[in-house]
Amino acid sequence: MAPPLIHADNEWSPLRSILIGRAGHACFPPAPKKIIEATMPSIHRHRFVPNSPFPEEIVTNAELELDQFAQILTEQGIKVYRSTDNIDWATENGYTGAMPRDGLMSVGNTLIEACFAWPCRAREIDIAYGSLLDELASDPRVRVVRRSAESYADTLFDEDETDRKFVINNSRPAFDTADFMRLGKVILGQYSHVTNQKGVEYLRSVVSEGYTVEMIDTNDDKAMHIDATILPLREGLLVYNPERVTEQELRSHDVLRSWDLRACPFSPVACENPPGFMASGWLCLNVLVLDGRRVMVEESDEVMAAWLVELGMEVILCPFRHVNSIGGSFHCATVDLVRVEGGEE
Ligand code: DAV
Repeated sequence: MAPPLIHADNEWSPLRSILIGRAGHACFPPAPKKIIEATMPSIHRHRFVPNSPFPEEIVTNAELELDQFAQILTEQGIKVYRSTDNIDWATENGYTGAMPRDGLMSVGNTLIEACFAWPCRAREIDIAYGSLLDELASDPRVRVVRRSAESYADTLFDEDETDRKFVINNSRPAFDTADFMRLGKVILGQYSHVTNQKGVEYLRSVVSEGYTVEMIDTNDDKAMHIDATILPLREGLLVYNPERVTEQELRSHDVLRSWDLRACPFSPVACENPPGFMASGWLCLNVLVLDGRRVMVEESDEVMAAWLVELGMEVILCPFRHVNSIGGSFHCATVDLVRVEGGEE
């Protein structure tokens, strides 16, 4: 029997179906100044003002890269769903439909919508993927958990930041799904400028029985999304960004106790051609594992590609610099919907 339309709970089992975003009409997210200051590269912060589309040439090329990526995955026998086309993000006062990982996460047969912290992203999932979510929810074996009504309250930003590490307060649940990584029944996450304690409690309350959410202590003053900090490549092997997390911290989580944990041996440099408007050079860790062996890597990330080969992976290259420029790489731009184990069909 075919697996449910949602059926994935780790980052490496063989991929059968996936959602890939679209970059059309992407805009610099019009988020409050203090959010941008907390999270975005300092040289680009002045660009984040309302009604500012990303440069046309970058968006056009990002679209071509996403199409090429979709084609490569289709050729590998993976079913590809795309987000809704032709959304005018400037009119929506929003950001983009290119980064579905931030807002959707599959946990077993459940697809969970993030309770976005950023007001400009509040309706992103509904606008870009709403009809897909309805289609997926038509499978009676699937559960789609839309964000709660209380999570729309615009109360996260206040002046009282004296003893807070991150810009948001804990007045309502907030989390981006990209602050979490699935390792089977255990989901590892981090607190960040977009994920608070109520958000984590909410996530714990919506995952199916048997799944647990554990928070790891990361050291990242710009923390927002964990997918350039840790990267599981296959069962038993995880690579990590040693500037943001220690081996000791990772190993203190039972799920990783006996894993091979490898620190990234090089310091990546952010790409400025085209500019990395929203991310650091660590985006090189934001790859997509197809099946615990094959992995999608940006075509100019040669050092990363060579290291992955050393670790026993087979690298598939795809140009993605323009998608990188607007905020993410292969992991950010996708949501894996179905991954199946060997004999499981
Ligand atoms: O520079 O670490 C990674 C993820 C973006 N969604 C960074 C950004």
